[in-house]
Amino acid sequence: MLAAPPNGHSSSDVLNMNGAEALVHTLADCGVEICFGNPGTSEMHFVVALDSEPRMRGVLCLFEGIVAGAADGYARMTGKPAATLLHLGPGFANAISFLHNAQKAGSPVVNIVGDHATTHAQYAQAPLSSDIMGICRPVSHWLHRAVHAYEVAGDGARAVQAARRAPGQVATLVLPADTAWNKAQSSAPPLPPVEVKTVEAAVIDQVAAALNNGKPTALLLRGQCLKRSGVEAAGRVAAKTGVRLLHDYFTPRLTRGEGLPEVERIPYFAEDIVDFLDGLEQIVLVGAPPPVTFFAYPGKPSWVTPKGCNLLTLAEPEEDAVLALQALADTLGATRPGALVTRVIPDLPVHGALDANTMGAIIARLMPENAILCDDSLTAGPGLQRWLSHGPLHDWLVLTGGAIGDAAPMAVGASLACPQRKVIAVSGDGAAMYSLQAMWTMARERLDVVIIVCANRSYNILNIELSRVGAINPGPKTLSMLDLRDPQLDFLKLAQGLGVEASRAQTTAEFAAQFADAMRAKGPRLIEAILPGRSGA
Ligand SMILES: Cc1ncc(C[n+]2csc(CCOP(=O)(O)OP(=O)(O)O)c2C)c(N)n1
Ligand SMILES: [Mg+2]
Repeated sequence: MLAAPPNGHSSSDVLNMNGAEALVHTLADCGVEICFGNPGTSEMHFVVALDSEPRMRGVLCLFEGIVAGAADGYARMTGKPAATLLHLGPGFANAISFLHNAQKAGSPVVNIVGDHATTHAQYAQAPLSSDIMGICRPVSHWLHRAVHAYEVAGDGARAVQAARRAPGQVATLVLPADTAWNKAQSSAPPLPPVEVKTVEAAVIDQVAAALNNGKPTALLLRGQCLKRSGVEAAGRVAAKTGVRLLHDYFTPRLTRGEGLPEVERIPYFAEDIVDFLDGLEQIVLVGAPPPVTFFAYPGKPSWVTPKGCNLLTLAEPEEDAVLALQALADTLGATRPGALVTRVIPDLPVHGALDANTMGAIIARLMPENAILCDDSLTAGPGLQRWLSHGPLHDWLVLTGGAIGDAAPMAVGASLACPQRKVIAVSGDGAAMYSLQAMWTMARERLDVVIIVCANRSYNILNIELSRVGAINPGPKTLSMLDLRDPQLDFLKLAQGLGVEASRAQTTAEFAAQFADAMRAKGPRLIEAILPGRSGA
């Protein structure tokens, strides 16, 4: 039975549309073009509503982590939110790790989480009833549980507005099943975007003056300003004043390579960061928080800004850092682009065993211009980084929140966002095992993605971290917890079982041939790259 319209709505508002349809049309009106989902019974009306909205693509993912990672990758490449469709508290819980990464990245995401009908919520004994708001809250900047089908469309418009608030937010709309199936109003109009704050002229002047005081200075950049226009403006500032340009180790997206100014990456380990920042007397934060280490280590600092170094802020994360950098460059009279990266084309390594360094050289030599690199490469990372920072122009998407396994899911979203561009996902073998299901979606959607699994048969980084955190005398139990050799993972069979063509490379020649082939061909492909690693056991 149709419930009475709530206050503010007359029965003449009621059209032949249910809440789910009103919501889907509203999302499409608000510019949401894709929905990554893993539905259940409570989401059936939303799924059916997708059929009535040609502007919205539905993409099935077989685990909610893939849904979340794909939405993150899509957002990083388009700046726009995708919708996710998740099944009650447990479905959302499965997505939390990669929503955490999205949240750290400042990626706009609109989660639609089906829930029991409001009439069913009283029965706590129903298996899927949960503290759904409690589950959703920690990774949601904006959270709302729909109350009535009449309001769902407006809720959707508010969710998109919240997701788009700078620098990008995770917005979660919990959708009780009856708010989806009951009659609704028509769709709701998009809400105006929340304006991005502009940095005040006085702040620009203050930073410009500081850059002219002769002290050793760095700009620390994060967010939108690490795309082309921001990096170019920062390059002008560096050319004029001699400041260093830095980005943090886990940065959401950086456009880099040939033709752009180089932005240096702050290292991973605490003592390396201290050396790297040593001597700086000023750090200017551009959409970035002050640097801290990833973990704490006994006797080592977490706060790594050098003693006595002054921290200044050009732009807060929610402010327009690109505009601020351009204004700063103009204020300084910085017109020259300064030093730009010239591409280093490494020789193909001589035939031999593959390692992270030779693998990086081969990738940098053979990858096409304008590729997208999703990076969860862990200990293979430095080998890639060494070559790719002077590689062809590309976008580099790094794991942001430390929840590993995100490379392949992000590649799904990045490839759907940019179907003309080659996407390369590089993942540790341990990390890859968190999100194998991404391959099935790649195969189903015929995505042009190459996954490289760095198969060192180990949780290599954890073997390295053991001694660094002061865990002494690791015994066989410890070492076996970090070892992936028994049984040996067979990524060829795993990929083939998920519909993705795969090959294994043990030597540089094999890797070069397989990677070259993958660059020529279209479609999903996996290369299991056998790399050395520490097993300790
Ligand atoms: C969601 C999540 N679970 C667990 C961890 C802890 N962790 C950090 S690194 C790592 C192992 C990574 O191994 P692998 O991907 O093989 O890379 P390698 O160190 O061998 O290069 C684990 C389990 C994490 N960071 N995130
Ligand atoms: Mg490994």
